Amino acid sequence: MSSNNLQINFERLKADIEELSEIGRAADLGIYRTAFSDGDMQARKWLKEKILSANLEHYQDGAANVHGRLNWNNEQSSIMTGSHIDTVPGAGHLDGALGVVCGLEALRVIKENNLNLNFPMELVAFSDEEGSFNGMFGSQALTGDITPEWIHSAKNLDGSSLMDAMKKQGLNAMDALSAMRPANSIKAFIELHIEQGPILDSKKVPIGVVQGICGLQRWEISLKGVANHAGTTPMHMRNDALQGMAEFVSQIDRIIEEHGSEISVATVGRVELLPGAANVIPGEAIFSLEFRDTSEAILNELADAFRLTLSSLARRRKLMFEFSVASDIKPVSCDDDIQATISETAQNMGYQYFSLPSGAAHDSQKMAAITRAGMIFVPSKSGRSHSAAEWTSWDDISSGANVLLNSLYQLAK
Ligand code: HGY
Ligand code: MN
Ligand code: MN
Repeated sequence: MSSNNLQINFERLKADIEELSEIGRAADLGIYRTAFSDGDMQARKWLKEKILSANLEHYQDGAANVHGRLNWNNEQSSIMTGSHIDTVPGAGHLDGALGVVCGLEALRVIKENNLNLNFPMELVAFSDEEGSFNGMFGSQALTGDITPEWIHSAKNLDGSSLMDAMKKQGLNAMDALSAMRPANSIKAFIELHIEQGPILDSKKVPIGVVQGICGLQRWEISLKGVANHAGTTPMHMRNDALQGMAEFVSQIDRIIEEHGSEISVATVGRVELLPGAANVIPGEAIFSLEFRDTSEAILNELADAFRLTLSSLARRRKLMFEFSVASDIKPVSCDDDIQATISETAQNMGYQYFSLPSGAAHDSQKMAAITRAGMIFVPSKSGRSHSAAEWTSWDDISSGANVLLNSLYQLAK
């Protein structure tokens, strides 16, 4: 195998992807491996066995990030690749998992061929990339972007805490404070990920070179009115929390048009009504609001507009409104040299590529704070993701894995 054109072992990679995709799969064909759930822990165990059977060094840091290491010597800075194996509820089989399994395959091929390396190499599967407990716990911890207060306050939308979830699995969330990597301990980071959007699939281009990754704010909002009898309370005497929420949601398109960019998005993904009975006027509406853009200035402008809209409607409808910022992840640009390494590798291997921004958030945007970080995308069929309908063709998976393998080798040799 020429060292300019290393090839993955496709059958082995395919078998690994298929094996991992059965862990946490439910009858509805969605995958349920939310952070520190039993499915997530089973997947971590599977990954550890794969790392050890590849004769790589296994290491788990204080945030329970799972590492596989090649030629590790604790002195030199490493070339790192990875992603996440936790999922949203009802997820597809490739979001995160693809980058971890292809990263494992890259390290295996390099090891099996005894290739000379100037730098150690690392694979990492980050904890809770999906932000079940808000934020990106694993990559935040590894990059030192975590505090005891944050760990104590991290909870999921059901109110259960990260501390308890990890304790149930025999882990101590506070150990995450020791997961921070020394400055310059990672020379470069590349993450392979499905695009989770429609661009590459519509262009029929197999490789995406990511230019930048969107930032996002995730708010938890509560509108409080007065629970009352649904039959005896005249319409003009109601303080109906749901009506207030419905008015807010109906304003989202206008706010995006007036204050956002052409790639701004906003989503209300989860709603809870209290007390939640058909014959009681909702006294409280608790809902999530998440909005994204690649510009921090636009995110701040959207935040102001959302806040103003909430306060004016609450006043008019005699509702109380509170909100907390559960996640605030900054947008980043990907490293120019890493982008060039990926695009040149794709070109040398004869793959067409297209440069594009990422509308999804990724651990790479945390890694960009401490090293040169970049991402490779492969097409998502019809742009579907965060759903059992998620699909990428085996040809595109093979192309992406080979571009990752050769890009990493270019950086490590
Ligand atoms: O939500 C996201 O952008 C990512 O899948 N965590
Ligand atoms: Mn992901
Ligand atoms: Mn995701």
